[in-house]
Amino acid sequence: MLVIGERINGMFRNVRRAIENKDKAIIHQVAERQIEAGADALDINVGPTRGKATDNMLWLIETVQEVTDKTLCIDTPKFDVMQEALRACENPRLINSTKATEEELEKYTALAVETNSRLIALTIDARGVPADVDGRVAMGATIVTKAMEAGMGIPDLYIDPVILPVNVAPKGPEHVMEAIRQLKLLSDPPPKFLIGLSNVSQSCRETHLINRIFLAMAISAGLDGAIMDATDRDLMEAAITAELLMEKQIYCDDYVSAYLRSR
Ligand code: THG
Repeated sequence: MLVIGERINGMFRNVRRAIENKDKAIIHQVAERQIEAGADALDINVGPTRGKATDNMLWLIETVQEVTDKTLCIDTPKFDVMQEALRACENPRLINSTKATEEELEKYTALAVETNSRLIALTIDARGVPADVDGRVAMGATIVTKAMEAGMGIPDLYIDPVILPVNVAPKGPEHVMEAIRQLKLLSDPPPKFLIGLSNVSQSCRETHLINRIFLAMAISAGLDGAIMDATDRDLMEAAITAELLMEKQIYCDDYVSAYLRSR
């Protein structure tokens, strides 16, 4: 599964300060820790930092590229920032993200093709996140159609069915899992499915436990990747074990360390 480290995000105070003070050593350390823990890619999000979003994003990309050649998952809602960021990014690129409106899908799928980037598309439209399974499935179908029209490879497309905090959206986890199960059948080859895992436990008490159990459940529904805390060892072990039980890995006595060594 695609493990995207979530920690290079200005929502975390140490990262926000590092961006504002242009402190490369902190960013290098946060990047290296996640990769050592088994991350395949790194989410790059300037968050609510002072200064120009584009300048901060370009500095962050340049700084992270000094220590890794893993995929960078460029996380910004602003199209102009995304364009500049993709130009600066020499590592493999994952666009995070487009919404499922026709206008946005046309712009972002064209950008993905033009820059040879993979693309994350959220099941969010002008009315927001659907409160049910059907809304997610309908938007997923629009996403796949638009990506095909743009000439994208469908395996390069990641649909994000958007998980919300379980304390405010208690039906969210089941809706996300059922949407994945249904959308898997939509095309052959199917698109991939990914979530921002930590959303599910935001402002809950047992964040680690909720993240870990939901990740295993979502993998059993067909999840292919997550933006998550790769440095949470219990979480990584749960993901690896869920994949083993879904027959995506072969059992050996050392399957956890074998998986981590193969990164
Ligand atoms: N989908 C996609 N991209 C995303 C998200 C998504 N990018 C951002 C986000 N959601 C995923 N990243 C995080 C990172 C941290 C947290 C949640 C999601 C988080 N942080 C704790 C909190 O806010 O309570 C702790 C913060 C702190 O320690 O300061 O929960 O869904 N495509």
